[in-house]
Amino acid sequence: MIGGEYQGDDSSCEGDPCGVGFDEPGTCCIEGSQCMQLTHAACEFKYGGRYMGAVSCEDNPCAPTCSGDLNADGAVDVQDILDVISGFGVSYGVDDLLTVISDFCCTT
Ligand SMILES: [Ca+2]
Repeated sequence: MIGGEYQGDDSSCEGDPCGVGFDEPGTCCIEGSQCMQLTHAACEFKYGGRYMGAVSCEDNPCAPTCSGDLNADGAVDVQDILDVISGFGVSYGVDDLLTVISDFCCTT
């Protein structure tokens, strides 16, 4: 038992009765950088993609990103580590350092 709510015999998910927005059409990123227009449900459950909501593929929302690129120069390198060290305890913390280390050498 996972706490669902029975909607009745022959009920349908049309119209999003569960109110989670899975019928909403939007932009979906599949296999890293492929951009498609799909419903939220199809994106996540059929294609295993990342649902981006109401954004246009023309804005390139599926471009690969480097979460450790703290200075946004397109690469995770020694400068990002130095930025974490210089701002440690003020603007950066342990989580930021671990993100940079795990993402080290990532480039966009
Ligand atoms: Ca960087």
